[in-house]
Formats: sequence, C-alpha cells, structure tokens
Amino acid sequence: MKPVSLIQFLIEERRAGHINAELSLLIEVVARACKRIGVATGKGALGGVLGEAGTGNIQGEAQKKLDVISNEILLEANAWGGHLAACASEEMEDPQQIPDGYPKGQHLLLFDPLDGSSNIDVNISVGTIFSVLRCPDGVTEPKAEHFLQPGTTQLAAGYVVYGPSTVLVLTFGHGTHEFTLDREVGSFILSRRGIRIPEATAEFAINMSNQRHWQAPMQRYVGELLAGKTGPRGRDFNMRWVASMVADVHRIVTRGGVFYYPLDAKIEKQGGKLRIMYEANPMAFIVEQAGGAATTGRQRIMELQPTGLHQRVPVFLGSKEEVELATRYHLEADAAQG
Ligand code: FDP
Repeated sequence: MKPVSLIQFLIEERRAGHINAELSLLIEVVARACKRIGVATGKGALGGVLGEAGTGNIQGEAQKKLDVISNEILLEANAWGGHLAACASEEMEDPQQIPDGYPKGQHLLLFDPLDGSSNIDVNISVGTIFSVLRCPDGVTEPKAEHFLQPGTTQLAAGYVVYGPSTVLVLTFGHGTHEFTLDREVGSFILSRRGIRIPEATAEFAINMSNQRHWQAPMQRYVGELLAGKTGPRGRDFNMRWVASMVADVHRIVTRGGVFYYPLDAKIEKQGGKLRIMYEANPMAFIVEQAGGAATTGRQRIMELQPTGLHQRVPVFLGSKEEVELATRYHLEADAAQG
C-alpha cells in the first residue's frame, strides 16, 4: 500500500467534512513545530539543551531548558499562521495573544510543550500534548475563561512522543490515528488508522510509591490487582510506569493497559496531579476515540466543567473494563459513606 502522509490524511479529513481548512492548517503547523522539538530533544547533551533553565513555571515547578525551548517553538510557529485566536501553555500563567499585525483565526490551542520533564536528562521518552477548541463567537481577545470549555467540545487532540521513533497520535472525533515520522524525508506517515484499545488488560501503570496516601477504594482496587491469581480477580497483572504520561498512554494506545494518577492525601489540596486542560482532556479524547475510557475515578473527565486554566484532576484512563471497575469502587465507597 502507498504510504499516506499527514498532509494527505488532513486533506481526506477535510473532504470527509470532519475538519475545516483552518484546523487542517493548524495541525500542520503544530506537527511541524513538534518535528523541531524532536530535533532539539534528539540532540541531547550535544545541543546544550539538557538541565535546568533556572526558572519556574506557573505551577512553581522548576523548568528544564527543553521545557522553555519547546514552549517557544510552539508559540513562534503558531503566532503568524492566521488560524489561531490565542493559545495557552502549561508553562505560562495567562493565554498568549496573537501579536499585532498578524491575522487571527477561530481556534484556541492548548499545549503541554514537553510532558515528562523529569525524564529529559535521562534519555527516556518525553512528548508534547495538545488540544484544540473553538474560540467563542465574538471574542477577539480570548482570556482564560474562554478556554474553560469541557473536553467534549474539543475539535482535535493529539500528542507526539519523542522516543526511539517520533510518533504523532491524533483525533478529530472520528477515530484515533497514528503517524510515524520518516526522519529521512521529514514527513509524518500514517502508521495506524482507527486504533482500538482492547477492553480487557492485564497491565496497569501507577506510581506505587504513593500507595499509603491513596483513598480506600484505590487501595482496594490496586490491592486486588497485586493479589493476582490468589485474590478476587483470579489472574495476575503486570505493572509498568515510565513516568512520562505520553509514553505510558502510547503503550496503552498500542497494546492496551490502564494509567492511573488518583487523588491522594499528598495532592488532595491541589485536586490531583495532572492538568485537565493540557493533559487529562486531550488524552481522554484520544483514548475514548480508540474505544477506551477516561474518568476522574468518579466521573467522565470530558464532561467536567473546568474552573481554571491550570486546574488539576485525578486521571484514570485506558482499557474500558479496568477503568470502569476502578471507577465503580470509588462510587460504591462514596455511596456507602452517604
Ligand atoms: P512530569 O512531572 O515529569 O512532567 O505531567 C506530569 C508528569 O510528569 C507525567 O508526565 C507523568 O505521568 C507524571 O507526572 C509522573 O509523576 P510521578 O513524578 O509521580 O512519577
């Protein structure tokens, strides 16, 4: 079969009426920026890009040089294209406006420029996550409140993993598709169309070091997985934790599995670990479009009404049967408490 490039795929999606020309252009620009981030990431120590930037982001987390570089690459690439009304980044407190003199479009772009920062310096896969929303009608200078739309309104979501190969996974709400970067030609080529995540799995991803801080239903659920054949589940489970959400989600999108970052006593005040706008919503859209499920442990992530640009939420996503069981345990525990 002849290879299908990303550009060709986007044209097909336009013809099918799934996206308009502006959104197609926006995705092309994001993909091009991600190729540049992939090049910067790939240079490693030789590019002088490893280590701390000496600055902190809005969440008070130390920024790596590559966090800052990736953010700038995405901002610069999107400033002049004419397809955006504004964009928001996990690394910046407020939305970034389109500089004067450039035309504005109808879309809002949100991104986590480099997810899995703690893995940058140790040469483990990291990635970019993005989400596209429509700018509300009549709004010319979008503020944070205009980005606060539930995940169900997303027009597109995607991530790029910078690993042994560079892979883009994308959805417009008509299935989830994967593109692999042909590094010699410089094009993303369709490598899997209509990805399906198996409903059942024997593989789970969680940071076990937080176990003692978890709530009772999480203790129960993971306790049963760990008991394996000798417990109520009657079969063994295996654990994986890359600690780059993109890499863990990509494994799930490839062979099934579940990823959990539940609420625990340590992070209760902040509402969770992962950000709804930059991580939870786009990943939920991608996973649901591949037949998986995504909840907070209590409700569907994409139906939440966000209240802040940098809001955090618990995340349970991946193979449907496991996400549904873990969610049921939480709802049962809540109901028993009244
Ligand atoms: P990081 O802080 O390194 O950017 O985005 C948050 C995130 O990574 C996810 O990519 C990853 O899944 C998780 O945090 C890792 O959390 P732990 O530090 O608890 O392992």
